[in-house]
Amino acid sequence: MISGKVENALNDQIKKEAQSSQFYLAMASWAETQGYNGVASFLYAHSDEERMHMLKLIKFVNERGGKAVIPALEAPPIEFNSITYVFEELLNHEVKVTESINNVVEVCLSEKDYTTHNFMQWYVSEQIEEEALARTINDKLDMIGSDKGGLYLFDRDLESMAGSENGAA
Ligand code: OFO
Repeated sequence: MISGKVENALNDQIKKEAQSSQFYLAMASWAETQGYNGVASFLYAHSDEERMHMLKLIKFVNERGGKAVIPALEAPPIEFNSITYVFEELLNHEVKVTESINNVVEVCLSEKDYTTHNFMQWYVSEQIEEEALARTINDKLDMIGSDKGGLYLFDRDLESMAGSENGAA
């Protein structure tokens, strides 16, 4: 059975994962309209991953005797300035998600809830991968700058990452 504090922290995290999924979906859709099909596939897959993160939390809360709250979401942006901007935003967003996961871990420790603490370790490792991936992508984009040929190859690269990844996002 989870305490009220742990339940609230997990419900807050459910909202963050749902919001992330929505945000990446908006990025994917925008990239598709700009002709970046590889970037779009990568971001659609990433959005699905975030939905999976959310579902995993919902099921855990309910299994542990709590009540998962399905949240209302803010509308994400429709327009993004550039591909570089998209991935900068994605990294900033993931850094915030990591902080929020660390906060859930802290609540688990203060409530002496070692079961939820153990469950949350999956998210802790996932964030290490996600931040590393986002940083690698940002580094690539820094190198490419505004070179059109570079962006074309980058888009193809992300297409293959979207296909092979399913878990890295
Ligand atoms: Fe990308 O974050 Fe979920 O956990």
